[in-house]
Amino acid sequence: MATDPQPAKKSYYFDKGYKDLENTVKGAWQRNFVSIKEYMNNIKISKSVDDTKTFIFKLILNLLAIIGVLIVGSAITLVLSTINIAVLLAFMAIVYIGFTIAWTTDRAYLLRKKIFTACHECKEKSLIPTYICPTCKEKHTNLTPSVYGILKRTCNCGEMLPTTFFKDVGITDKGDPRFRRDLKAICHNCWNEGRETKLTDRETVPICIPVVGGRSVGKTAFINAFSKDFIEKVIPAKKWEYERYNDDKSNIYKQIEVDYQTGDVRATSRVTDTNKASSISFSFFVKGDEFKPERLIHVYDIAGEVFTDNNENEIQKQYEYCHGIALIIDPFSIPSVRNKYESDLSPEDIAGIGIADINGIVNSFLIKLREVTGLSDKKMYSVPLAIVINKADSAGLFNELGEGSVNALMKTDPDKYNNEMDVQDYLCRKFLEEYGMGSFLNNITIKFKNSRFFVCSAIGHSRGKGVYKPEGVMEPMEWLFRKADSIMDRNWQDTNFTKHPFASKGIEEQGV
Ligand SMILES: Nc1nc2c(ncn2[C@@H]2O[C@H](COP(=O)(O)OP(=O)(O)OP(=O)(O)O)[C@@H](O)[C@H]2O)c(=O)[nH]1
Ligand SMILES: [Zn+2]
Ligand SMILES: [Zn+2]
Repeated sequence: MATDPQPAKKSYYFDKGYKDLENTVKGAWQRNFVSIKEYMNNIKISKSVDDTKTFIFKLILNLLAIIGVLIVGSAITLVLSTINIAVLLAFMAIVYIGFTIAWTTDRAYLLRKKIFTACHECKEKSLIPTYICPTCKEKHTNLTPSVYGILKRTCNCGEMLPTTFFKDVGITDKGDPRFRRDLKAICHNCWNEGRETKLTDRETVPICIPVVGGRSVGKTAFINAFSKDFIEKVIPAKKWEYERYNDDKSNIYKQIEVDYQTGDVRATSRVTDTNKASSISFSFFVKGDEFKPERLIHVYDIAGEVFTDNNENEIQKQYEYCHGIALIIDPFSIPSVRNKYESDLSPEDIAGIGIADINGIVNSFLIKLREVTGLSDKKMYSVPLAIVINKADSAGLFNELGEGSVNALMKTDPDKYNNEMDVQDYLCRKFLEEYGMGSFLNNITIKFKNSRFFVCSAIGHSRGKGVYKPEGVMEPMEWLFRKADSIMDRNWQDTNFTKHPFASKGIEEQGV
């Protein structure tokens, strides 16, 4: 619960209540002392003006009065103070219980709905971001039920702010009831590091998918193809709604649209700029009647050299909470595949072959993934992993791995090969095995409980040869999204997936 001091007024019972109690007790004692002093004074005066008899009489009288004040006054003060303390404690307890219930309800809602904030800049996860007071711009680092208020709090400037997801306080610029999610927010981690990252998350459910792989395997092309087709085809077909995240992300989408139209991939600018984060996210909201609250998609494009060079200092925090990983593979960076197909490759394709050290990938990709990401073995084991063999348009690779081969195999044994995606997964595993990637396959099987292989062509043809014609891009993302979110799973059912592909237990045993 709130431990940081907040720029807001504390609840009476936790702040002024103490002071008022202190003053009451002090005041009562002071009044007692004043009375005692008066009686002492009476004695003093009597001593100087009265005869001995009267003086003794008055002395006894005043001493009795002093004793009376000391005993009865103290007793009354004590009783009154005790009642005062009891009342204060009772109210403190009521407020405490009140904000504990409200706090627990708020937390339970956020956790149950899987709502959190994944900063699109530093990737830090937080349950409650830092909210900004709309009037004085003060930063409320913990806008939750607390000693500053149960359902609302008063900012130092006098503005009332809601402290839970369910109670509205005040109105928005548009005149609607204002909930906590309507307040402007920033990332507290970025702020501590000296920059202000505005968050537009609005208590949504994030779906975070990093797209990883060696250099030039086609990660950017894959994200381009997915984003454009998802936003322009899948979302309207399902009667969902797309909403932009902010200006930066809209600009990324404009670039995606240009790339998509020209068949290009934009240069990854961050490669040369070591000050910039080595991963950027493309983020957008998906809204619809099914999604309450709406979904916030973050697809991370991570510079290829993060996985091939050793100079990465930045921990990619998004892996700790990501819902699944898309690992893109350039088949032509496998030496035996390249040897076999090189004569069939176009000059553009040869120029674009991933220059990742393939042995590095086979032997240390997973170790590196853990080094770079800080993912524990346990987390890594449970995160769904889609391994996507890209560029299958080149050199007719679709002939080996595409729909035709899948259907042909299914015909040979319809009982055994009864699911298209499982057969595609099997063909991909077999392909990698045949081309000497057996240890890579083993590593995947051992390290990931949930893995599935896919084949795709992000661009659909060589670079720069006109508009993208993606094939097989949506399926891996559909699989990952459905694994990430049960509502997605119920509402996005374009492809039929089994729970686990039959070949995921190991390829050797299958033998065709
Ligand atoms: N033929 C063909 N080429 C592709 C495809 N996808 C990507 N490429 C080519 O592969 C090269 C690298 O693509 P990018 O998308 O920039 O790869 P990347 O993994 O994002 O690269 P870095 O971020 O720089 O590591 C480019 O020359 C693309 O034209 C595809 O589906 N088919
Ligand atoms: Zn941040
Ligand atoms: Zn304020």
